[in-house]
Amino acid sequence: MAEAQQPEQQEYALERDCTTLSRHVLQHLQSFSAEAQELSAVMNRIALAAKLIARHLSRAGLMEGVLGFTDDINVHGETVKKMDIYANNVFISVFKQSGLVCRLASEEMEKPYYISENCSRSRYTLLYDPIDGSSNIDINMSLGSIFAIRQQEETEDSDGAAQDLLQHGRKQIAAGYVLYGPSTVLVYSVGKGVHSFTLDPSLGEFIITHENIQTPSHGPIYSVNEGNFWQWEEAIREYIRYVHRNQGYTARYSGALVGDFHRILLQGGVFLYPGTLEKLEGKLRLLYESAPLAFLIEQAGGRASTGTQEILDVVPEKLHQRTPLIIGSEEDVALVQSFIQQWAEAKAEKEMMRRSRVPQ
Ligand code: P6P
Repeated sequence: MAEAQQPEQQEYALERDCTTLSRHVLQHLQSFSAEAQELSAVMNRIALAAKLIARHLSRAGLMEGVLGFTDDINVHGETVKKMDIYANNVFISVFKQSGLVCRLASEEMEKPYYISENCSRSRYTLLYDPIDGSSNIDINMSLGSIFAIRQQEETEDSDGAAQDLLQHGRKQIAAGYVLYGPSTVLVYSVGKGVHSFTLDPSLGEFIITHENIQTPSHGPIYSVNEGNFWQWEEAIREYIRYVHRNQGYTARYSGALVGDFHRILLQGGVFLYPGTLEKLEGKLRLLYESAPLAFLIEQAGGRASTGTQEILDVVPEKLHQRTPLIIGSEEDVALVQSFIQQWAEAKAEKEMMRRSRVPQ
């Protein structure tokens, strides 16, 4: 017979179960203004998208047409998985007839998508990676969705080029991600700390499980695809040699940014996807992968850098711009940057000496 809950335990459990995502947004905005209500409603629709995607993933192996590839190639020249398309359409569908979001910019769509019935009144644009880590789908490993919310600054008669989205990451109003793992977790921030919710399938609600997450200033984990070692600049190779030689480091890498980031957010350490000789700008996209996570990590006391510039200060020149990403605990990001700085100084000195030897 389960032990009867004490009244205060019952009250705590009820209060926690009633702290849903939409209520939590209003609590942290400390406002019931129309704008706050709208942002809360946007977060609620994102939660619905997360539930629909989680449900689809949970049955992926049992249903036809969920796993595997489409015949499509996306804007980045990558093969598109069926789940990428499904998840992209889910985010569009949950905002139709909502009046909440006019424009959606996604990894899966070359140009932004406009939900015309919303555009006369919506305040917000949604940028998102509908399924991050899609290579994990067919092997039932964790994967995620990443999102950011920005002002809908584009006017009705704009040419749809979305030039107003090409602004630094400090223009983000909110950001977050969904981690589809053993449980489905939604982590978000509206600039008032980072908070984590866990989906209670019996309720169909995301329930608060971790408030005001703070990333440790240092952690033992370094998360990087060491298969690219010979593709990196010497500074990154030197950093990897350093963590190999020194006690207290351990490698973790899942192939899905959201899962690797979530571990770093909670336990500390650093995730790196540096530029390579093939892709100097790196693989990860700025506007809907790196910038949202940079927003979160700064809210949690950590840092996110390209190696030479804070991610949130980078102004993109194009919607699908890629960026090198070094993100995590303040001390660990600073350590990686120190290697980059040292090599840049050594390179500059060598160049100066070469020039001084050249006969004038
Ligand atoms: P690699 C997934 O495709 C992704 O965009 C991120 O989720 C992940 O961190 C990275 O690419 C993995 O890339 O080159 O290590 O397979």
